[in-house]
Amino acid sequence: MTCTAGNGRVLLSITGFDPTRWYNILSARRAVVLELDGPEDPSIEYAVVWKQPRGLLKRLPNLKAIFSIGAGVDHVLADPDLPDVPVVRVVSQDLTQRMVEYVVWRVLDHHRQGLFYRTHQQQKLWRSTPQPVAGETSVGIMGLGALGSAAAGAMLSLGFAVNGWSRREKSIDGVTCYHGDEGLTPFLAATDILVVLLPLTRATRGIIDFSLLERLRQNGHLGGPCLINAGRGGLQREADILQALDENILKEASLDVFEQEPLDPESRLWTHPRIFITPHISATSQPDQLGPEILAQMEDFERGEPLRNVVDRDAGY
Ligand code: NDP
Ligand code: OXD
Repeated sequence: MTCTAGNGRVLLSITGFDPTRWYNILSARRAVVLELDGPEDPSIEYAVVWKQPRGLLKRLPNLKAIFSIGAGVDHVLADPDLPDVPVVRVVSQDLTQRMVEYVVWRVLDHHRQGLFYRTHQQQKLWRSTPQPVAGETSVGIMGLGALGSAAAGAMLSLGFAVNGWSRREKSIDGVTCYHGDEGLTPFLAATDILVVLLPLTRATRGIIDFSLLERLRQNGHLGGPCLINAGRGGLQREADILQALDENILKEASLDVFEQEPLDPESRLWTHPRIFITPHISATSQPDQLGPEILAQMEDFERGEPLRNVVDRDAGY
């Protein structure tokens, strides 16, 4: 789809955090509004959103495209009244680098037994435990897209054995690739550290449940499998993760995303000794990095170029 209109106005709709940094970047090159004046606003051609209120975008009769400020678009597609215009997601070197850093950090911490040594330090105990070398630990990455494939590359360069799982068949040098429902069980059976970088869709909601966790390799060198979820909280069943930890089917977990965010102070996840929690920060969208990329897409689009990184609304990502 192409567009010939000129400087269309932008609606910036962000829920959950202060939009000022995004507003400042976008409004340097475009007229930006944070709210609509009336029931409809025909002057708006683009929406830049994070968790926009449901029904808001249907009030924009001349909307040409919706830009998610994140890689995930579940928060956009959740609107049952979403207008039928392209939804563009973030694919950016900056975001990818940040996610790769997070995955490297968490994988190395589980692999090098960070919890064991932190616990013994607190007790002033000089103890060691057998340490496999990276090639003896297999990292399995669920989702081999922009982020998962970059994480796989980083894992390979550290010397890990790397497995990957995607919806469609894939081939990545050095990675043992599995796909689809039939590939899931063999993928899990070959995985010591599971890294979840899937989008949240109808097909993936709740996929990280007890039955999945108990299929992970139980007899690897780490003494039990570990879970890292940096995809979306809706992918996981938190009660099942707790049960798997309590039954020692799962050794440790690093969770960046949660079924409800912010995580409820009453949640047992906070205090479980073998869970490491971060507040959805594994790869935070930086307005100064991503804002210019979104603005450049609008300008290219107005020159007649196709939009890039358009979401497949049927697949949900
Ligand atoms: P992509 O769309 O590039 O990749 C998605 C991958 O998941 C693809 O490999 C796709 O398979 C696979 N996939 C999708 N559905 C299924 C399925 N049903 N079964 C198996 N595989 C499936 O996404 P990104 O890599 O850019 O981002 C992934 C997710 O990471 C985002 O959707 C977002 O939720 C999350 N994220 C979290 C952040 C955080 O701070 N915690 C920051 C940024 C992103 P195929 O290759 O066959 O299409
Ligand atoms: C994203 C996120 O989807 O930050 O980019 O969660």
